[in-house]
Amino acid sequence: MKMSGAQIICESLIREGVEVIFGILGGTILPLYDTLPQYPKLRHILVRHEQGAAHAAEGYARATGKVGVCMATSGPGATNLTTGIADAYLDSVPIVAITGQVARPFIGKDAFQEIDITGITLPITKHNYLALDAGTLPRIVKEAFYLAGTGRPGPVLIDLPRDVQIEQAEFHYPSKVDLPGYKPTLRGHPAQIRKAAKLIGEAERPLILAGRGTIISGAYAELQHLAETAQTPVVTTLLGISSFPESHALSYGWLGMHGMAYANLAVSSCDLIIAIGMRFDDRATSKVSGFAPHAKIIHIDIDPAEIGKNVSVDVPIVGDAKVVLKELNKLITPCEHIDWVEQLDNWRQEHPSTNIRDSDELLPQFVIRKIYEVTQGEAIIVTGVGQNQMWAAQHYWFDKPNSLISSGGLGTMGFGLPAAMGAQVGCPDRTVWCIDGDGSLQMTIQELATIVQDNIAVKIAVLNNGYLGMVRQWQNMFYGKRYVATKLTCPDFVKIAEAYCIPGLVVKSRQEVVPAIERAMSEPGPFLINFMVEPEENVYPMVPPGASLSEVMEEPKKEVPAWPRRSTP
Ligand SMILES: Cc1ncc(C[n+]2csc(CCOP(=O)(O)OP(=O)(O)O)c2C)c(N)n1
Ligand SMILES: [Mg+2]
Repeated sequence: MKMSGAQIICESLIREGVEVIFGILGGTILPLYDTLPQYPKLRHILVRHEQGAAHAAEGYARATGKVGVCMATSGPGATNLTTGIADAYLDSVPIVAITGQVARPFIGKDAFQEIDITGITLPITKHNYLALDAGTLPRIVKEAFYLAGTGRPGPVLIDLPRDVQIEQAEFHYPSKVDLPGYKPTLRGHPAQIRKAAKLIGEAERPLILAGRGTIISGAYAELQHLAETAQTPVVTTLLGISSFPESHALSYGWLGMHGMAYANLAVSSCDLIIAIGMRFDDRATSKVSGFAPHAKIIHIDIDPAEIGKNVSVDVPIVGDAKVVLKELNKLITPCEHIDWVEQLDNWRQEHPSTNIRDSDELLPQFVIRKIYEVTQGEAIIVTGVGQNQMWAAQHYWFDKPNSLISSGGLGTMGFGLPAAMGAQVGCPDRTVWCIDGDGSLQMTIQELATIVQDNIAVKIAVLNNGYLGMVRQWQNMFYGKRYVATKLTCPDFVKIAEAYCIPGLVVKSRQEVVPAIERAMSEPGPFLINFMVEPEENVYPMVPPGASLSEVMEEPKKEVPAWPRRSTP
Protein backbone atom coordinates (compact mmCIF):
# COMPACT_ATOMS: atom_id res chain seq x y z
CA MET A 1 0.00 0.00 0.00
CA LYS A 2 1.38 3.42 -0.97
CA MET A 3 1.58 6.29 1.51
CA SER A 4 3.63 9.41 2.10
CA GLY A 5 6.98 9.34 3.86
CA ALA A 6 5.37 11.19 6.77
CA GLN A 7 2.64 8.55 7.05
CA ILE A 8 5.26 5.81 6.85
CA ILE A 9 7.10 7.38 9.77
CA CYS A 10 3.91 7.55 11.86
CA GLU A 11 2.86 3.98 10.98
CA SER A 12 6.34 2.78 11.85
CA LEU A 13 6.40 4.65 15.19
CA ILE A 14 3.09 3.05 16.12
CA ARG A 15 4.47 -0.38 15.28
CA GLU A 16 7.40 0.37 17.59
CA GLY A 17 4.94 1.04 20.41
CA VAL A 18 5.62 4.78 20.57
CA GLU A 19 3.02 6.62 22.63
CA VAL A 20 4.52 10.05 22.99
CA ILE A 21 6.75 12.40 21.03
CA PHE A 22 8.35 15.49 22.56
CA GLY A 23 9.01 18.12 19.95
CA ILE A 24 8.72 21.49 18.35
CA LEU A 25 8.10 22.07 14.67
CA GLY A 26 9.33 24.22 11.80
CA GLY A 27 9.30 24.37 8.01
CA THR A 28 11.25 21.23 7.13
CA ILE A 29 9.33 18.94 9.50
CA LEU A 30 5.90 20.42 8.69
CA PRO A 31 4.75 17.59 6.41
CA LEU A 32 5.29 15.11 9.25
CA TYR A 33 3.49 17.35 11.76
CA ASP A 34 0.67 17.83 9.27
CA THR A 35 0.20 14.06 9.24
CA LEU A 36 0.19 13.61 13.04
CA PRO A 37 -3.59 14.24 13.49
CA GLN A 38 -4.24 11.11 11.42
CA TYR A 39 -2.55 9.14 14.20
CA PRO A 40 -4.24 10.01 17.50
CA LYS A 41 -2.34 7.17 19.19
CA LEU A 42 0.79 9.32 18.89
CA ARG A 43 0.59 11.94 21.64
CA HIS A 44 2.66 14.99 20.79
CA ILE A 45 3.93 17.19 23.62
CA LEU A 46 4.92 20.64 22.47
CA VAL A 47 8.06 21.71 24.32
CA ARG A 48 9.41 25.26 24.41
CA HIS A 49 12.99 24.49 23.39
CA GLU A 50 14.39 21.43 21.59
CA GLN A 51 16.88 20.76 24.42
CA GLY A 52 13.78 20.21 26.54
CA ALA A 53 12.46 17.70 23.98
CA ALA A 54 15.65 15.64 24.05
CA HIS A 55 15.88 15.64 27.86
CA ALA A 56 12.17 14.83 28.14
CA ALA A 57 12.66 11.87 25.79
CA GLU A 58 15.57 10.84 28.03
CA GLY A 59 13.52 11.22 31.20
CA TYR A 60 10.79 9.11 29.66
CA ALA A 61 13.30 6.48 28.54
CA ARG A 62 15.22 6.41 31.82
CA ALA A 63 12.02 6.05 33.85
CA THR A 64 10.27 3.45 31.68
CA GLY A 65 13.09 1.58 29.95
CA LYS A 66 11.32 2.23 26.63
CA VAL A 67 12.79 4.21 23.74
CA GLY A 68 12.02 7.93 24.07
CA VAL A 69 11.27 10.00 20.98
CA CYS A 70 11.97 13.67 20.25
CA MET A 71 11.45 15.68 17.11
CA ALA A 72 12.69 18.99 15.73
CA THR A 73 13.01 20.99 12.58
CA SER A 74 16.26 21.38 10.63
CA GLY A 75 19.06 23.85 11.40
CA PRO A 76 18.63 25.49 14.82
CA GLY A 77 15.95 22.99 15.85
CA ALA A 78 18.32 20.13 15.20
CA THR A 79 21.35 21.78 16.82
CA ASN A 80 19.26 22.59 19.91
CA LEU A 81 18.70 18.85 20.34
CA THR A 82 22.40 18.06 20.46
CA THR A 83 22.99 18.63 24.19
CA GLY A 84 20.26 16.14 25.03
CA ILE A 85 21.55 13.68 22.43
CA ALA A 86 25.06 13.93 23.90
CA ASP A 87 23.62 13.46 27.38
CA ALA A 88 21.83 10.30 26.23
CA TYR A 89 24.99 9.06 24.56
CA LEU A 90 27.14 9.38 27.68
CA ASP A 91 24.53 7.82 29.96
CA SER A 92 23.45 5.05 27.53
CA VAL A 93 19.86 6.23 27.21
CA PRO A 94 17.74 4.89 24.33
CA ILE A 95 16.22 7.75 22.38
CA VAL A 96 15.33 8.28 18.74
CA ALA A 97 15.63 11.87 17.51
CA ILE A 98 13.82 12.78 14.30
CA THR A 99 14.89 15.94 12.54
CA GLY A 100 13.59 17.71 9.48
CA GLN A 101 16.12 18.47 6.74
CA VAL A 102 15.97 20.70 3.70
CA ALA A 103 14.60 19.05 0.56
CA ARG A 104 17.05 16.81 -1.32
CA PRO A 105 17.80 19.27 -4.16
CA PHE A 106 18.90 21.87 -1.59
CA ILE A 107 21.24 19.66 0.42
CA GLY A 108 24.79 20.99 0.27
CA LYS A 109 23.73 24.45 -0.91
CA ASP A 110 23.72 26.21 2.47
CA ALA A 111 19.97 26.46 2.07
CA PHE A 112 17.85 28.22 4.66
CA GLN A 113 18.10 26.28 7.95
CA GLU A 114 20.32 23.64 6.42
CA ILE A 115 22.83 22.11 8.78
CA ASP A 116 24.67 18.83 8.49
CA ILE A 117 23.11 17.27 11.58
CA THR A 118 24.24 13.75 10.76
CA GLY A 119 27.79 15.11 10.60
CA ILE A 120 27.38 17.06 13.83
CA THR A 121 25.90 14.14 15.75
CA LEU A 122 28.19 11.44 14.35
CA PRO A 123 30.31 11.25 17.53
CA ILE A 124 27.33 11.54 19.93
CA THR A 125 24.92 9.02 18.44
CA LYS A 126 25.06 5.27 18.41
CA HIS A 127 24.08 5.60 14.77
CA ASN A 128 22.40 8.13 12.52
CA TYR A 129 20.60 8.17 9.19
CA LEU A 130 20.01 10.68 6.42
CA ALA A 131 16.94 9.20 4.70
CA LEU A 132 17.13 9.87 0.98
CA ASP A 133 14.26 7.70 -0.19
CA ALA A 134 10.80 7.25 1.37
CA GLY A 135 10.93 3.56 0.49
CA THR A 136 13.77 3.07 2.98
CA LEU A 137 11.90 4.60 5.92
CA PRO A 138 10.32 1.44 7.39
CA ARG A 139 13.73 -0.26 7.49
CA ILE A 140 15.37 2.85 8.93
CA VAL A 141 12.81 3.29 11.72
CA LYS A 142 12.94 -0.43 12.55
CA GLU A 143 16.73 -0.34 12.75
CA ALA A 144 16.79 2.94 14.67
CA PHE A 145 14.61 1.58 17.47
CA TYR A 146 16.50 -1.70 17.51
CA LEU A 147 19.87 0.05 17.74
CA ALA A 148 18.69 2.55 20.36
CA GLY A 149 17.16 -0.04 22.65
CA THR A 150 19.39 -3.09 22.41
CA GLY A 151 22.94 -3.88 23.49
CA ARG A 152 24.32 -0.79 25.18
CA PRO A 153 21.43 1.60 24.62
CA GLY A 154 21.99 5.03 23.13
CA PRO A 155 20.64 7.78 20.90
CA VAL A 156 19.90 7.31 17.20
CA LEU A 157 19.04 10.18 14.87
CA ILE A 158 16.95 10.08 11.69
CA ASP A 159 17.29 13.13 9.43
CA LEU A 160 14.31 13.49 7.10
CA PRO A 161 14.49 15.82 4.08
CA ARG A 162 11.25 17.66 3.59
CA ASP A 163 10.50 16.15 0.19
CA VAL A 164 11.11 12.61 1.48
CA GLN A 165 8.25 13.21 3.93
CA ILE A 166 5.99 14.01 0.97
CA GLU A 167 7.24 11.31 -1.42
CA GLN A 168 4.92 8.31 -1.88
CA ALA A 169 6.26 4.80 -1.31
CA GLU A 170 5.11 1.29 -0.51
CA PHE A 171 4.73 0.52 3.20
CA HIS A 172 5.80 -2.88 4.47
CA TYR A 173 7.06 -2.90 8.02
CA PRO A 174 9.90 -5.39 8.42
CA SER A 175 9.46 -7.99 11.13
CA LYS A 176 13.14 -8.09 11.98
CA VAL A 177 16.34 -6.20 11.35
CA ASP A 178 19.22 -7.40 9.25
CA LEU A 179 22.36 -5.80 10.62
CA PRO A 180 25.24 -8.21 10.12
CA GLY A 181 27.72 -5.86 11.80
CA TYR A 182 25.66 -5.42 14.95
CA LYS A 183 25.13 -8.44 17.15
CA PRO A 184 25.37 -7.46 20.82
CA THR A 185 26.74 -10.23 22.99
CA LEU A 186 24.27 -11.04 25.73
CA ARG A 187 25.64 -14.28 27.13
CA GLY A 188 28.99 -14.08 28.87
CA HIS A 189 31.70 -16.53 27.94
CA PRO A 190 31.22 -19.61 30.17
CA ALA A 191 34.96 -20.00 30.84
CA GLN A 192 35.18 -16.38 31.96
CA ILE A 193 32.15 -16.81 34.20
CA ARG A 194 33.82 -19.87 35.76
CA LYS A 195 36.98 -17.82 36.37
CA ALA A 196 34.90 -15.10 38.00
CA ALA A 197 33.14 -17.61 40.25
CA LYS A 198 36.52 -19.00 41.32
CA LEU A 199 37.83 -15.53 42.21
CA ILE A 200 34.67 -14.79 44.17
CA GLY A 201 35.08 -18.08 46.05
CA GLU A 202 38.67 -17.18 46.96
CA ALA A 203 38.18 -13.54 47.89
CA GLU A 204 38.39 -12.38 51.49
CA ARG A 205 37.29 -8.79 50.94
CA PRO A 206 35.04 -8.79 47.86
CA LEU A 207 33.05 -5.78 46.78
CA ILE A 208 30.36 -5.36 44.14
CA LEU A 209 30.35 -2.12 42.15
CA ALA A 210 26.97 -1.82 40.47
CA GLY A 211 26.44 0.71 37.69
CA ARG A 212 23.58 1.87 35.51
CA GLY A 213 23.93 -1.22 33.32
CA THR A 214 22.50 -3.21 36.22
CA ILE A 215 19.39 -1.02 36.10
CA ILE A 216 19.15 -1.05 32.31
CA SER A 217 19.19 -4.83 32.22
CA GLY A 218 16.81 -5.11 35.20
CA ALA A 219 19.25 -7.31 37.11
CA TYR A 220 17.94 -6.29 40.54
CA ALA A 221 17.07 -9.78 41.79
CA GLU A 222 20.25 -11.32 40.37
CA LEU A 223 22.41 -8.64 41.99
CA GLN A 224 20.73 -9.14 45.35
CA HIS A 225 21.10 -12.90 45.06
CA LEU A 226 24.82 -12.62 44.35
CA ALA A 227 25.37 -10.14 47.19
CA GLU A 228 23.50 -12.25 49.72
CA THR A 229 24.86 -15.65 48.65
CA ALA A 230 28.49 -14.52 48.66
CA GLN A 231 27.93 -12.05 51.52
CA THR A 232 29.44 -9.33 49.39
CA PRO A 233 28.94 -5.65 50.17
CA VAL A 234 27.44 -3.53 47.38
CA VAL A 235 28.63 -0.07 46.43
CA THR A 236 27.03 1.63 43.44
CA THR A 237 28.11 4.33 41.05
CA LEU A 238 26.12 7.58 40.99
CA LEU A 239 24.04 6.24 38.09
CA GLY A 240 23.86 2.81 39.72
CA ILE A 241 21.96 4.28 42.68
CA SER A 242 18.68 2.37 43.09
CA SER A 243 20.03 -0.81 41.51
CA PHE A 244 20.23 -2.21 45.05
CA PRO A 245 18.05 -1.16 48.01
CA GLU A 246 19.98 1.34 50.08
CA SER A 247 18.40 0.06 53.28
CA HIS A 248 19.80 -3.43 52.66
CA ALA A 249 22.35 -4.52 55.25
CA LEU A 250 24.92 -5.06 52.49
CA SER A 251 24.44 -1.64 50.91
CA TYR A 252 27.34 0.74 51.46
CA GLY A 253 26.32 3.74 49.42
CA TRP A 254 28.02 5.02 46.29
CA LEU A 255 31.61 5.73 45.40
CA GLY A 256 33.45 8.61 43.80
CA MET A 257 34.07 12.30 44.19
CA HIS A 258 31.03 12.93 46.40
CA GLY A 259 30.26 9.36 47.36
CA MET A 260 30.29 8.09 50.91
CA ALA A 261 33.69 8.01 52.61
CA TYR A 262 33.11 4.42 53.74
CA ALA A 263 32.30 3.37 50.17
CA ASN A 264 35.56 4.89 48.95
CA LEU A 265 37.48 3.27 51.78
CA ALA A 266 35.88 -0.07 50.90
CA VAL A 267 37.05 0.27 47.30
CA SER A 268 40.52 1.18 48.47
CA SER A 269 40.78 -1.88 50.73
CA CYS A 270 38.91 -4.66 48.96
CA ASP A 271 40.75 -7.58 47.36
CA LEU A 272 38.17 -8.22 44.63
CA ILE A 273 35.88 -5.93 42.66
CA ILE A 274 32.91 -7.35 40.80
CA ALA A 275 32.07 -4.42 38.53
CA ILE A 276 28.66 -4.76 36.90
CA GLY A 277 27.44 -2.49 34.10
CA MET A 278 29.72 0.38 35.02
CA ARG A 279 32.50 2.03 33.07
CA PHE A 280 35.08 3.24 35.60
CA ASP A 281 34.28 6.87 34.89
CA ASP A 282 36.89 9.28 36.31
CA ARG A 283 34.40 10.85 38.74
CA ALA A 284 33.95 7.33 40.13
CA THR A 285 37.55 6.09 40.14
CA SER A 286 39.34 9.35 40.89
CA LYS A 287 43.11 8.87 40.38
CA VAL A 288 43.29 5.62 38.45
CA SER A 289 46.72 4.64 39.77
CA GLY A 290 45.29 4.82 43.30
CA PHE A 291 42.08 3.00 42.44
CA ALA A 292 41.44 -0.27 44.28
CA PRO A 293 45.17 -0.93 44.71
CA HIS A 294 44.72 -4.34 46.34
CA ALA A 295 41.94 -5.68 44.15
CA LYS A 296 41.57 -8.05 41.28
CA ILE A 297 38.78 -6.88 39.01
CA ILE A 298 35.97 -8.79 37.32
CA HIS A 299 34.27 -6.52 34.79
CA ILE A 300 30.85 -7.43 33.42
CA ASP A 301 29.70 -5.09 30.65
CA ILE A 302 27.69 -5.40 27.47
CA ASP A 303 30.00 -3.05 25.58
CA PRO A 304 33.36 -4.66 24.73
CA ALA A 305 34.81 -1.18 24.16
CA GLU A 306 34.54 -0.52 27.89
CA ILE A 307 36.74 -3.46 28.85
CA GLY A 308 40.19 -2.23 29.84
CA LYS A 309 39.43 1.34 28.69
CA ASN A 310 40.05 3.14 31.97
CA VAL A 311 41.36 0.43 34.29
CA SER A 312 42.89 -2.91 33.46
CA VAL A 313 40.82 -5.86 34.55
CA ASP A 314 41.58 -9.47 35.41
CA VAL A 315 38.39 -11.18 34.24
CA PRO A 316 36.43 -9.38 31.53
CA ILE A 317 32.96 -10.73 30.80
CA VAL A 318 31.14 -9.21 27.85
CA GLY A 319 27.41 -9.68 28.18
CA ASP A 320 24.13 -8.41 29.55
CA ALA A 321 24.31 -7.93 33.32
CA LYS A 322 21.15 -9.91 34.05
CA VAL A 323 22.05 -12.81 31.75
CA VAL A 324 25.62 -13.01 33.05
CA LEU A 325 24.64 -12.75 36.72
CA LYS A 326 22.07 -15.52 36.26
CA GLU A 327 24.81 -17.83 35.01
CA LEU A 328 27.33 -16.65 37.58
CA ASN A 329 24.88 -17.17 40.43
CA LYS A 330 24.57 -20.87 39.48
CA LEU A 331 28.27 -21.28 40.28
CA ILE A 332 28.40 -19.32 43.53
CA THR A 333 28.43 -21.31 46.72
CA PRO A 334 27.25 -19.57 49.86
CA CYS A 335 30.07 -17.99 51.83
CA GLU A 336 30.60 -15.42 54.58
CA HIS A 337 32.89 -12.44 55.03
CA ILE A 338 32.04 -11.52 58.58
CA ASP A 339 35.24 -9.61 59.39
CA TRP A 340 35.10 -7.63 56.16
CA VAL A 341 31.47 -6.66 56.62
CA GLU A 342 32.24 -5.68 60.21
CA GLN A 343 35.13 -3.56 58.99
CA LEU A 344 32.79 -1.73 56.61
CA ASP A 345 30.25 -1.23 59.38
CA ASN A 346 32.98 0.28 61.54
CA TRP A 347 33.98 2.64 58.75
CA ARG A 348 30.38 3.65 58.38
CA GLN A 349 30.24 4.45 62.08
CA GLU A 350 33.52 6.36 61.99
CA HIS A 351 32.86 8.17 58.68
CA PRO A 352 29.08 8.54 58.55
CA SER A 353 29.12 10.77 55.42
CA THR A 354 25.39 11.48 55.30
CA ASN A 355 24.76 12.85 58.76
CA ILE A 356 23.25 16.31 58.78
CA ARG A 357 24.48 18.71 61.39
CA ASP A 358 22.02 20.22 63.80
CA SER A 359 21.65 23.81 62.74
CA ASP A 360 19.10 26.60 62.65
CA GLU A 361 20.13 27.33 59.08
CA LEU A 362 18.02 26.00 56.24
CA LEU A 363 20.36 23.29 55.05
CA PRO A 364 19.81 21.78 51.60
CA GLN A 365 20.58 18.33 52.97
CA PHE A 366 17.74 18.78 55.48
CA VAL A 367 15.34 19.68 52.67
CA ILE A 368 16.17 16.49 50.76
CA ARG A 369 15.81 14.37 53.86
CA LYS A 370 12.38 15.82 54.47
CA ILE A 371 11.32 15.19 50.86
CA TYR A 372 12.40 11.60 51.47
CA GLU A 373 10.36 11.37 54.63
CA VAL A 374 7.20 12.95 53.28
CA THR A 375 7.29 10.90 50.07
CA GLN A 376 8.20 7.80 52.12
CA GLY A 377 10.92 7.00 49.62
CA GLU A 378 8.34 6.32 46.90
CA ALA A 379 9.13 9.20 44.54
CA ILE A 380 11.12 9.26 41.34
CA ILE A 381 13.82 11.86 41.95
CA VAL A 382 15.15 13.82 38.98
CA THR A 383 18.00 16.22 39.63
CA GLY A 384 19.70 19.23 38.16
CA VAL A 385 23.49 19.34 38.08
CA GLY A 386 25.79 20.58 40.79
CA GLN A 387 25.53 20.51 44.56
CA ASN A 388 21.76 19.92 44.39
CA GLN A 389 22.44 16.72 42.44
CA MET A 390 24.96 15.41 44.93
CA TRP A 391 22.81 16.22 47.96
CA ALA A 392 19.80 14.56 46.34
CA ALA A 393 21.86 11.44 45.65
CA GLN A 394 23.25 11.43 49.19
CA HIS A 395 20.26 12.31 51.32
CA TYR A 396 17.27 10.71 49.62
CA TRP A 397 17.49 7.00 50.38
CA PHE A 398 16.74 4.96 47.33
CA ASP A 399 15.09 1.64 47.97
CA LYS A 400 12.82 1.45 44.94
CA PRO A 401 14.41 0.19 41.72
CA ASN A 402 15.33 2.83 39.17
CA SER A 403 14.18 5.82 41.16
CA LEU A 404 16.98 8.33 40.58
CA ILE A 405 17.27 10.09 37.23
CA SER A 406 20.32 12.26 36.85
CA SER A 407 22.72 13.48 34.21
CA GLY A 408 25.91 11.62 35.08
CA GLY A 409 28.32 11.51 32.17
CA LEU A 410 27.67 14.89 30.61
CA GLY A 411 26.59 16.68 33.82
CA THR A 412 24.10 18.81 31.95
CA MET A 413 22.65 21.80 33.76
CA GLY A 414 19.10 22.21 32.51
CA PHE A 415 18.47 18.46 32.49
CA GLY A 416 16.24 18.40 35.58
CA LEU A 417 12.93 20.00 34.66
CA PRO A 418 12.47 18.52 31.16
CA ALA A 419 13.73 15.10 32.25
CA ALA A 420 11.29 15.15 35.18
CA MET A 421 8.56 16.06 32.72
CA GLY A 422 9.42 13.03 30.57
CA ALA A 423 9.61 10.74 33.59
CA GLN A 424 6.18 11.91 34.77
CA VAL A 425 4.67 11.35 31.32
CA GLY A 426 6.15 7.84 31.27
CA CYS A 427 5.06 7.06 34.85
CA PRO A 428 1.83 9.00 35.40
CA ASP A 429 1.03 7.09 38.60
CA ARG A 430 4.32 7.90 40.33
CA THR A 431 5.21 11.07 42.20
CA VAL A 432 8.06 12.79 40.40
CA TRP A 433 10.16 15.39 42.21
CA CYS A 434 12.58 17.57 40.30
CA ILE A 435 15.28 18.66 42.75
CA ASP A 436 17.05 21.46 40.96
CA GLY A 437 19.60 24.20 41.41
CA ASP A 438 18.76 27.85 40.86
CA GLY A 439 21.32 27.95 38.05
CA SER A 440 20.29 24.66 36.44
CA LEU A 441 16.59 25.50 36.50
CA GLN A 442 17.19 28.77 34.71
CA MET A 443 18.70 26.89 31.77
CA THR A 444 15.42 25.18 30.82
CA ILE A 445 12.85 27.04 32.92
CA GLN A 446 10.70 27.64 29.83
CA GLU A 447 9.46 24.05 30.13
CA LEU A 448 7.19 25.24 32.95
CA ALA A 449 4.89 26.24 30.11
CA THR A 450 4.95 22.70 28.74
CA ILE A 451 4.04 21.10 32.07
CA VAL A 452 1.11 23.49 32.35
CA GLN A 453 -0.15 22.99 28.82
CA ASP A 454 -0.02 19.22 29.17
CA ASN A 455 -0.90 19.11 32.88
CA ILE A 456 2.23 17.21 33.91
CA ALA A 457 2.22 17.03 37.70
CA VAL A 458 5.93 17.43 38.43
CA LYS A 459 6.84 18.77 41.89
CA ILE A 460 9.80 21.13 41.75
CA ALA A 461 12.14 21.83 44.66
CA VAL A 462 14.62 24.59 43.89
CA LEU A 463 17.63 24.51 46.20
CA ASN A 464 18.20 28.21 45.83
CA ASN A 465 21.64 29.08 47.15
CA GLY A 466 22.10 32.14 44.94
CA TYR A 467 25.21 30.59 43.44
CA LEU A 468 26.44 28.30 40.75
CA GLY A 469 27.12 26.40 43.91
CA MET A 470 29.30 23.53 42.82
CA VAL A 471 31.64 25.84 40.94
CA ARG A 472 31.67 28.22 43.92
CA GLN A 473 32.68 25.24 46.05
CA TRP A 474 35.68 24.60 43.78
CA GLN A 475 36.61 28.29 43.95
CA ASN A 476 36.25 28.06 47.71
CA MET A 477 38.51 25.05 47.98
CA PHE A 478 40.96 25.33 45.10
CA TYR A 479 40.94 28.96 43.87
CA GLY A 480 41.60 30.91 47.04
CA LYS A 481 37.92 31.69 47.64
CA ARG A 482 37.84 33.97 44.63
CA TYR A 483 34.17 33.75 43.66
CA VAL A 484 34.47 34.85 40.05
CA ALA A 485 31.20 34.78 38.11
CA THR A 486 29.45 32.30 40.38
CA LYS A 487 27.08 34.65 42.24
CA LEU A 488 23.66 34.49 40.62
CA THR A 489 20.79 36.84 40.83
CA CYS A 490 17.65 34.83 40.51
CA PRO A 491 14.14 35.82 39.69
CA ASP A 492 11.46 35.26 42.30
CA PHE A 493 10.80 31.65 41.31
CA VAL A 494 7.38 31.61 42.97
CA LYS A 495 6.28 34.61 40.93
CA ILE A 496 7.71 33.00 37.81
CA ALA A 497 5.73 29.84 38.58
CA GLU A 498 2.61 31.88 39.20
CA ALA A 499 3.07 33.62 35.88
CA TYR A 500 2.93 30.15 34.30
CA CYS A 501 -0.16 29.36 36.46
CA ILE A 502 1.79 26.97 38.70
CA PRO A 503 1.20 27.37 42.44
CA GLY A 504 4.28 27.72 44.61
CA LEU A 505 5.72 28.63 47.99
CA VAL A 506 8.91 30.16 49.23
CA VAL A 507 10.55 28.48 52.23
CA LYS A 508 13.07 30.33 54.38
CA SER A 509 13.16 28.36 57.64
CA ARG A 510 13.35 24.76 58.78
CA GLN A 511 9.86 24.90 60.27
CA GLU A 512 8.30 25.65 56.92
CA VAL A 513 9.93 22.74 55.08
CA VAL A 514 7.58 19.85 55.86
CA PRO A 515 4.31 21.82 55.52
CA ALA A 516 5.49 23.08 52.12
CA ILE A 517 6.37 19.59 50.88
CA GLU A 518 3.03 18.29 52.14
CA ARG A 519 1.24 21.12 50.37
CA ALA A 520 3.04 20.25 47.13
CA MET A 521 2.02 16.61 47.51
CA SER A 522 -1.60 17.54 48.11
CA GLU A 523 -1.82 19.51 44.86
CA PRO A 524 -3.04 17.42 41.93
CA GLY A 525 -0.87 19.27 39.42
CA PRO A 526 2.61 20.75 39.32
CA PHE A 527 3.94 22.73 42.28
CA LEU A 528 7.15 24.67 42.89
CA ILE A 529 8.94 25.30 46.18
CA ASN A 530 11.71 27.87 46.31
CA PHE A 531 13.94 26.75 49.20
CA MET A 532 16.19 29.64 50.21
CA VAL A 533 18.99 27.40 51.44
CA GLU A 534 22.28 28.26 53.13
CA PRO A 535 24.25 30.00 50.34
CA GLU A 536 27.77 28.80 51.11
CA GLU A 537 27.18 25.21 52.11
CA ASN A 538 29.66 22.74 50.62
CA VAL A 539 29.12 19.13 49.58
CA TYR A 540 30.98 16.54 51.62
CA PRO A 541 32.52 14.04 51.47
CA MET A 542 34.75 15.10 48.62
CA VAL A 543 37.66 13.42 46.95
CA PRO A 544 39.72 16.35 45.64
CA PRO A 545 40.35 16.21 41.89
CA GLY A 546 43.49 14.21 41.15
CA ALA A 547 43.51 12.46 44.54
CA SER A 548 42.89 8.79 45.27
CA LEU A 549 39.57 7.63 46.67
CA SER A 550 41.26 6.91 50.01
CA GLU A 551 42.12 10.62 50.33
CA VAL A 552 38.49 11.55 50.80
CA MET A 553 37.82 14.79 52.70
CA GLU A 554 35.01 14.79 55.20
CA GLU A 555 32.90 17.63 56.49
CA PRO A 556 34.86 19.74 58.96
CA LYS A 557 33.29 19.09 62.33
CA LYS A 558 30.91 21.92 63.17
CA GLU A 559 28.27 20.63 65.51
CA VAL A 560 26.88 17.38 66.79
CA PRO A 561 25.23 15.28 64.08
CA ALA A 562 21.49 15.58 64.22
CA TRP A 563 20.52 12.14 62.97
CA PRO A 564 22.21 8.82 62.58
CA ARG A 565 22.39 7.61 59.01
CA ARG A 566 19.36 5.42 59.25
CA SER A 567 16.93 4.58 61.97
CA THR A 568 15.43 1.49 60.37
CA PRO A 569 17.55 -1.43 59.19
C1 LIG B 1 25.32 23.34 30.70
C2 LIG B 1 26.35 23.44 31.78
N1 LIG B 1 27.08 24.56 31.91
C3 LIG B 1 28.02 24.66 32.89
C4 LIG B 1 28.25 23.61 33.74
C5 LIG B 1 29.31 23.71 34.82
N2 LIG B 1 28.68 23.63 36.15
C6 LIG B 1 28.63 22.50 36.87
S1 LIG B 1 27.78 22.64 38.29
C7 LIG B 1 27.48 24.27 37.99
C8 LIG B 1 26.69 25.09 38.97
C9 LIG B 1 25.28 24.65 39.05
O1 LIG B 1 24.55 25.65 39.74
P1 LIG B 1 23.11 25.35 40.29
O2 LIG B 1 22.26 24.78 39.26
O3 LIG B 1 22.61 26.56 40.99
O4 LIG B 1 23.39 24.17 41.32
P2 LIG B 1 24.13 24.20 42.74
O5 LIG B 1 25.49 23.65 42.52
O6 LIG B 1 24.15 25.60 43.23
O7 LIG B 1 23.28 23.30 43.57
C10 LIG B 1 28.05 24.67 36.78
C11 LIG B 1 28.01 26.05 36.24
C12 LIG B 1 27.47 22.46 33.54
N3 LIG B 1 27.63 21.35 34.29
N4 LIG B 1 26.52 22.39 32.58
MG1 LIG C 1 22.75 27.15 42.95
